[in-house]
This record gives sequence, structure tokens and C-alpha cells, in this order.
Amino acid sequence: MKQSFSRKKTRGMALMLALMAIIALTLIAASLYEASQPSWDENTMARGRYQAGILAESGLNIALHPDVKPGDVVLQQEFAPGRSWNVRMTSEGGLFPVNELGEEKMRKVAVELFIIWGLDAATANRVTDSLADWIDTDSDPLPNGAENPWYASMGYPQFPANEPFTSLEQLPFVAGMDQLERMQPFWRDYFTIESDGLIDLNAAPADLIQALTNSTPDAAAGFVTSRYGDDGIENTIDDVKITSATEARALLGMSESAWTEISSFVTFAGTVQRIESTGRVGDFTETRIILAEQVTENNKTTLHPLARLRK
Ligand SMILES: [Ca+2]
Ligand SMILES: [Ca+2]
Repeated sequence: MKQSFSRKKTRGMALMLALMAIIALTLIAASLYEASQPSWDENTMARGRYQAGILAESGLNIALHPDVKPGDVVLQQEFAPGRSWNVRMTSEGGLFPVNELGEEKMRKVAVELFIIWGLDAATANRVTDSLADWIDTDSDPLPNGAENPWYASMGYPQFPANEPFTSLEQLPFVAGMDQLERMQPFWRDYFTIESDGLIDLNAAPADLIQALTNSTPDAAAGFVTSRYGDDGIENTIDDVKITSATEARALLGMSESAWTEISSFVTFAGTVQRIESTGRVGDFTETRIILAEQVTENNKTTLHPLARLRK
């Protein structure tokens, strides 16, 4: 009897001690947490961004599901007031594939595009040929390009790489890029090194379409809005895909021979998707981007992530 009482008492003591230890640890943890949080405002901000990041990641995962198509309603969800994700799925082929500038036709397109941006013809040719010289394995400069002697004279004897770009952040080192950047500070939003190398007519912006097809600015703009469907809004479920050369040519006013010139550089369905997901919690937003390749096996198309990008 006495023994059992004492055992109970010991057990009670042990429980007390455990509880006290937990309380002490909680207090330590709370004070450490408090100490690591400089202010209530910053704490709220970190929490808001963290939660917005989780929503953005959720949006990405939904978009990777094989049954989810671009413009699907599940890609734009608001769960509670101020808590949402918004996912945009586009073809990476809408961007200009800089690593394809070894092709003369692609260089012509680049020159046209840079002139549309406001560069003079000499500078547009300078940048384009220099980008191509950076990639090509030889050391002979193109008519308006730059190879090692020019870079060496500028204090960069290690350039050009003489291999394809592995990051868009290499581009600012290329001859003439400083002038391009002045006219088009958002050039990064136009170039890619991750697409399948073809320009996707269902995703390219109007200025790139115009440069590529030699169409009028109005025809290029009309071509782009025709993709938006009846609601006139990009990235919604009624978006229309242009699927044939005949249709594209009619919209752009292109002759058959003009089409033949570009046909091997374009696609109507690029195989690399850019998935851009923005999570929102109140005033806080976080964006996550992944590039994913469409792989079709046994009649089933799935998206395989290739790269994660920062925004
Ligand atoms: Ca070269
Ligand atoms: Ca060269």
C-alpha cells in the first residue's frame, strides 16, 4: 500500500518535472523565436510571404497534373478573401531561342526584332552577329560580330565562350548588348535557352511575330488577339490555337514562298511549357516558375520539370 503510494508519488513528481521541463523549453523556444524576430511587422511579412510561397507551390503542382490544361479554372483559385493562386501556362517557344542564332534566318529575325525595339540597323546587326559569334565554335568574326580579340581588348580575354549560352546572365557580356539593354530593359523576358529551339506561333508576342513573318504590325497584333478567343483575354479556357500553315498565312497575309522560308523555324505546339504560379496572401505575393517538357508515352502526355527559374 505504502509502496504503491510512493510509486504514485514518484510518478506524479516525474510528470511534474516533465511538465516543467516542457514549459521551460517552450519559454526558451518562444524567447529565441522572439529574439530572432526583430519586429512584429517583419514577423507578419515573413509569415505572409511564406504562406504565399506555399500557395504558389500548390499552384505549380496542380498545373503539372496531366489533366489540367492551360486556362483551366483550377489554375485561378481564391479560397478565402485575399488567399489565392494564379497559374499561367505558356509555351517557352514564345520566346526567342538565342542559341539558334547560328542559323542565318534566325539572325535576320533577331535584327528585325531589335530594329522594332528601336535599335538602329548597325547596332542591331552588331548585337546579332556578336551573339552568334559567342556561340559558334570558330574564331572568325561574322561581318558585324566580335570574337576573342575584341573581348581581349576590352579586358575579357576569356570571352567568347564559343559554345551555347548556359545562362541568360552571360548575354550582358556580349558586344553591343549594352546598347540593346538601353532600348529594351526587359530583354530577359524575350529570350530563352530552354525551349525546343522553335518559335511557337501560338505563344510568341506580336513584335516577334512581326519580325519573324515580315507581316505588318496590325496583322501581327491581330494574329495575337485571335489566339485569345471570344473573351479577348489571354490565358483563359476559350483560347484558340492556330494549327495550320494555311490559317497562319491567311491571318498574317503571307505568301506561300514567305511561309516556306520560315516553316522549319516555327511550331504550333512547342514542347516546353513555362508554368508561372503566383500565390497571394493579402498584400503578399510570391511567384515560382518552372519549365517542363511535354513527354508523350503510350498516348499519355505528362509534364517533366526541366528547370526552376527565379523571378
Ligand atoms: Ca565564336
Ligand atoms: Ca564566329
